[in-house]
Amino acid sequence: MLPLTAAFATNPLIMDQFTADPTARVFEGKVYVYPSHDIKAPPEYKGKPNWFVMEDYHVFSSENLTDWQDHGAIVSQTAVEWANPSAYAMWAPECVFKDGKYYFYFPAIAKSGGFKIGVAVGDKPYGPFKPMATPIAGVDGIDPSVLIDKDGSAYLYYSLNKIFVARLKPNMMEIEGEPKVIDNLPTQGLLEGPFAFERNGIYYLTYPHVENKTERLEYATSSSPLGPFKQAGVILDEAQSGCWTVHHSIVDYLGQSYLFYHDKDLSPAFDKNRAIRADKLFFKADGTIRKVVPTLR
Ligand code: FUB
Repeated sequence: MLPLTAAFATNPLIMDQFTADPTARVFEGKVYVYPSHDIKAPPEYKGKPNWFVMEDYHVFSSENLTDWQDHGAIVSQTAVEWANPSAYAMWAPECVFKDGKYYFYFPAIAKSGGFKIGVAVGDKPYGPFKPMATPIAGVDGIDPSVLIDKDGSAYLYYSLNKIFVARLKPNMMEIEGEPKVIDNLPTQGLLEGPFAFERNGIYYLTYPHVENKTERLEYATSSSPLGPFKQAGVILDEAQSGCWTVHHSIVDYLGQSYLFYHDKDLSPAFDKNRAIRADKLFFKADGTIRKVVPTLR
């Protein structure tokens, strides 16, 4: 059998349900994608009309970025002790591996009100995951992204109209000190979706930025996970489709980098029912990122 080489994704990646906000990770030799799960509002939904409606998370895996296995629901709003069980606000998640455990991070609206970030822990990338009884203390916000540095230190990035960073304690469930706002980013239109990673000693922070109606994907770089960061350019232009959000992640698999993101391919008239995609992403020799060309099929 020939060795697997750089794979071509077939977009959209998942056809039988709506998916959004994909965090892609390579675990156990496969790509695992942890997306949010958009659904049509059920009759019992009492939230904002025409808004994001999300009650659980599925995880998917693939060896070729074309054939995906759905491992089923791993965390649902009714299984999280601290979360409002009828808020339908299980927004963009993250999953990382540290010291033999998988840590799944997710935002949800707390019973006490406001978005908090919770953690669920598992022994395998597809679960089962056990949600902790309380959210991460001192963190109010959405869209967690966790960077584990070369020395094993872990950093939590998240959003609340600005992008924040906090160092995680070794237990991966508490932060050290106060979260810090990341400086030198656009002062307006940073609503959500940061993603952080390190490559060849450069720390990258990628983030959706909206100036008009639709987000485009931009990035900044630093020599430290805590900054200061310097804005470095655009990775993905505003979606031609008009899909408002561009939550994303970047992963290397079989020698190729990929941008995972979403558009509204399965629901052209309603951009809160999204579909995840992946496209090749290229770094230049100086570490800057070429703009990604979106593809369908
Ligand atoms: O999916 C709900 C929210 O929309 C996410 O948390 C944001 O990043 C945006 O994609």
